[in-house]
Amino acid sequence: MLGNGLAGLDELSPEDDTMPDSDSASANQPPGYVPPKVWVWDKENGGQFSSINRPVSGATHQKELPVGKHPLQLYSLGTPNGQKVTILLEELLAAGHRGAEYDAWLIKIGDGEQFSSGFVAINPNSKIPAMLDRSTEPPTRLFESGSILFYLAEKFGAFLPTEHYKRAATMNWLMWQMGAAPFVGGGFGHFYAYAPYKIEYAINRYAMETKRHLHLLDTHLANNEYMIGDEYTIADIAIWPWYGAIVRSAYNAQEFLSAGEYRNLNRWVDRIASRPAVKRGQIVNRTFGSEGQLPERHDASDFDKLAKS
Ligand SMILES: N[C@@H](CCC(=O)N[C@@H](CS)C(=O)NCC(=O)O)C(=O)O
Repeated sequence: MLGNGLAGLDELSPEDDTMPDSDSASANQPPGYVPPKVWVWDKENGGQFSSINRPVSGATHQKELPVGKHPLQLYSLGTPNGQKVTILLEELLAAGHRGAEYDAWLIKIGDGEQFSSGFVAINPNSKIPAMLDRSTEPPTRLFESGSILFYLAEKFGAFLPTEHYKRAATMNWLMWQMGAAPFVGGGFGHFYAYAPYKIEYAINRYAMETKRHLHLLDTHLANNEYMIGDEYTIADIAIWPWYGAIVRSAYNAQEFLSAGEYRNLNRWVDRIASRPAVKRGQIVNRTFGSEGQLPERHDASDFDKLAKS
């Protein structure tokens, strides 16, 4: 047994008595499953999106990315991680930062476009969002939504407070969100909505953690208008797409999570949703959902065309 919380992970070997032995295999899912000594990739894992998963990184095919006329080239999809960046870009433009003009190109991750040689050259981790800032020499390659938010906020001196304690608080919540998202999406969302069969243990584990996040945010927002007091920052812009979706529509799990009970969180979600830049940013690179869809954005007038169509 691990004696204390400081013990190293390598102490927990398959021989350790905390690991399930073959007697507990009957409780495994699927029944009787026992992990092999060495894992090999011999079949698809099942569940939604399984066909895009591979145990290796790198490009699968040669293809350059398109390049438009603006300084910032975004390669993305309108998932919560993608929405963070398009919302910030629309907020920057609304605040008068003309250098934030951008081309948003659609990357169809279901078709494996994140594995093209051009995409991998910007993001070796093959995940949207990825961005190229062509206004610098050499051009700046960006990936990880939190890193992109921080880069843009610093570049334009906006949505990132300058007082040291508020700036630190913004980074605390930004980093919290980046660490929390995999529990909500890869954990709760995956096992509740996408896994090929329902596993009670996994759903309970991640529902517990997701509800803890909802309670954490609700408690914080009871005494704060935004995540950083009265200032709207990249912390709100990072957190809103994920937790706004969780309390409104994601995974069809609102009743399951009693999402309506988190009143302060819901108030904050509604307030941010009403911002014109958020309404625009959330539909860029979007090819699904009922709020509107703008698969590519190359000019501010693209939103007007959408409204008329
Ligand atoms: N930590 C990354 C996560 C990005 C991420 O998971 N992107 C997903 C879509 S939301 C993706 O590109 N998945 C494609 C794949 O896994 O191959 C970020 O915040 O930028």
